[in-house]
Amino acid sequence: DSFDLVIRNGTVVTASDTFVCDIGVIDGRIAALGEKLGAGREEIDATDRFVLPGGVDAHCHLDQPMGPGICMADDFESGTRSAACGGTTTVIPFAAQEKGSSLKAAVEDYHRRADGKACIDYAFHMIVSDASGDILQHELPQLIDAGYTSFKIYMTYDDLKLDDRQILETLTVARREGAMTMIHAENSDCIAWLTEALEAMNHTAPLYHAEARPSIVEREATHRAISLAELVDTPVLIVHVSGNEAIEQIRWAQGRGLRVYAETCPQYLFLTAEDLDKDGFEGAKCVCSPPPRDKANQEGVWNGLESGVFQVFSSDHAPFCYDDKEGKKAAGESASFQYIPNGIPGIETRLPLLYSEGVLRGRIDITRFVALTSTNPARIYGLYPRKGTIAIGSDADIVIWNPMAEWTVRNTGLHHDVDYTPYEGMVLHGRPQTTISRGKIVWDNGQFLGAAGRGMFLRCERPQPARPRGENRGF
Ligand code: DUC
Ligand code: ZN
Ligand code: ZN
Ligand code: ZN
Repeated sequence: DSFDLVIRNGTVVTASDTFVCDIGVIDGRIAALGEKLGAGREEIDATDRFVLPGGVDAHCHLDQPMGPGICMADDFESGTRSAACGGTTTVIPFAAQEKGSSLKAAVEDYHRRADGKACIDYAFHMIVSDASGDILQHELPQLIDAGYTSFKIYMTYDDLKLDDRQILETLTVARREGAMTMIHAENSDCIAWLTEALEAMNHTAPLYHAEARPSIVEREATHRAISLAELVDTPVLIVHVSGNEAIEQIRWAQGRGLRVYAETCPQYLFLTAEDLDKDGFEGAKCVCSPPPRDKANQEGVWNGLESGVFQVFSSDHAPFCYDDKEGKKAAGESASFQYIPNGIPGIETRLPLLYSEGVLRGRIDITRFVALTSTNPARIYGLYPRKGTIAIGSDADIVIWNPMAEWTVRNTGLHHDVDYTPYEGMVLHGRPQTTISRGKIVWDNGQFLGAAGRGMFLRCERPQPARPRGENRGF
């Protein structure tokens, strides 16, 4: 046989093109694209199927320590299994630094968590929560050199947030070292002030989580993040953008030629703040930050996906069980919204939701679908062209997509270890039929065929999109 695997007659889609051809795989990489390729030891007929580069989920949280009494439901095994079953072949979760301890220790800790467990390939973003001199001047550059070329910083959460001066210092290192900075943009003091006011009125139900973090709070921080990045002259990516006000700031910055990138997530297309307003404590299932907004904001996010404001569509999978003393109910059902762990599961439903409601409804075309879910995140985080495309030499990370499949989202049919999905009952069209990770079939016709430990750690290159616009400015 000429190939280990041949995928025949599929409609191959990249971020720019759609064409029918065969794909030949040797040793886990794409070795040939062409018509009537020679025989493969294994063959797949992809007639009437889309053949897509595997999804790159550039924002997900797996096995992240959350402090006393709270525990994420997915570790690297269940999280990457669920990802693979949803058509994702690369994940980039976070190695979170604890304030006062070293960044290197965080990275080593996450390697231990992933090693032997991941079913698909993974890289790490760091979370920089301690911007002291030694960490910024020594550890961070060394880690960037070693293949951790992106990191997230927070403008809110007491145990993570940096102040403006610390953000400037951190961005300066990102600029000098060529790393990509992701920013969680919400104004911490505004949230704390609103939270106190709401609690004083006994407004503590899950719904008030959204009232404590209105759009203004996100818009102000987004504007400030953009301004700090402009001052330093370094690209930034605003993560989990929830709606129109923040979008307006990003559009303004992009219109001025600044390298400001943006990400959004399924919760901002499919949920609203009303989903927090359910009888009893059920609303906690949809508590995340920033919170889901309203219909007009959902439309704004769709428009941002269509018009190119957003480059990246990630899950922000943050897996907490609902009916669990270590999950959403950690502080009890009568505790204030501020104690509910923030986050929503979605690593497996990311692609099907965007395909069904985006591509099939004509809001985005299939090449933009590929760009948003795979190619752009691979580029922005330094994994392209190994990941994120179908090209000779790229890893054979491939999804055979059945555009006709009609199915209903049921948590019982998902493969994460979370006890609910916020999308329960939604009827979707299209889903991954087969997922291939470096030439190996890991999901096929409803069956998970992968194995813990097969996923490899990926060192990221310095991303092209992270290079500054201007000349050296002396810092
Ligand atoms: N930020 C995230 O990135 N994910 C979950 C919740 C949050 O605040
Ligand atoms: Zn965040
Ligand atoms: Zn997140
Ligand atoms: Zn139908």
